[in-house]
Amino acid sequence: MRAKTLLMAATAVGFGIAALAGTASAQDLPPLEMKDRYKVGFPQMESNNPWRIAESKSFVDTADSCGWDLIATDAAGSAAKQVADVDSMIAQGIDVLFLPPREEKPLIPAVMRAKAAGVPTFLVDRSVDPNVAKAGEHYVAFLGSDFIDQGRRVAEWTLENFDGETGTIVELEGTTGSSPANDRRKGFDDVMAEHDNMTIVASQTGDFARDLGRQVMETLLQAHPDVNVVYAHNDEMAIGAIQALELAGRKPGEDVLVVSIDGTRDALQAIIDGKMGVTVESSPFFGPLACETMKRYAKGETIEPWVKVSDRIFTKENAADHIDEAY
Ligand code: GZL
Repeated sequence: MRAKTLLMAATAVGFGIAALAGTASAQDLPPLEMKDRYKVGFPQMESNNPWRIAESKSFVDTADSCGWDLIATDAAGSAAKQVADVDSMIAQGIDVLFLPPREEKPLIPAVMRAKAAGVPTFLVDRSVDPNVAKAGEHYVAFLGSDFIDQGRRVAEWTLENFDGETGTIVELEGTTGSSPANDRRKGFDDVMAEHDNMTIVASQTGDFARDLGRQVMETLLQAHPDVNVVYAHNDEMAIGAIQALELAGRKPGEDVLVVSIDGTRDALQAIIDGKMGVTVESSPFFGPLACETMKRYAKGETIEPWVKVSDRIFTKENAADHIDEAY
């Protein structure tokens, strides 16, 4: 009896000491000790649009003030290379991983390997398939926007501002298999499904890229010349669609309503110029939030599974007020 009591007491003391050192956590996740400098991994997926460039800059700009020795890589649009970049960072002995998974499934094994190596992972910007990997169990938390709500807000604005009888909608989807593409489609399409006069006649990926968005819009315009609403999952594809529409003699903002998400400088300018109706913000500035959340975790706080970012909405009423801060 005495031995068991002593063992239980020793275990309790052990947890107590760990908690004081900030190394314990409520979940069975890798702990993170409080120290002056951290070796931090940030494996960026690509740098092919202003949003990505702004996100990467946000991490670089935060590094010194947050005590990060930052190891940043660029997977040039390849999920496989992003996996390899994560494995390399683990091998280099990073203390913490901030991962923006390009697609929901391919990065999951790398998340598991980070945990097995004792590296706490925070997903930023995009998430992984929640049926396979969970916050609080396989990684600490997801820091990001509510993409379903973004899609829903675009749909609701469209319904309030579309002045036609029937909506013939073309949807330009983001990267296939990515959480923003999956969720922005769900949010928008579920709202439109409740309105018989609004029909999505085509939905195709432009991979979040301006030029591919333009090419896809050109093709869909030939198949659906009566299109009068274009919903792009991000501003880069929306700008590409506007280029395609104008090349075909259409007048975006007059005979076709273009609606989107992100809040880039070019999108705000298109709104000011009357060529785009709305863009719901999806902030790329994750550096400070990543720093704050990491420090909370190092102090021993239990982090909420979803550290949610709130997003503004930009229209002709306020675009000019915010273009100077846009990226
Ligand atoms: C959103 C982010 C998306 C942006 C796109 O958090 O993952 O990826 O909306 C970017 O512009 O390519």
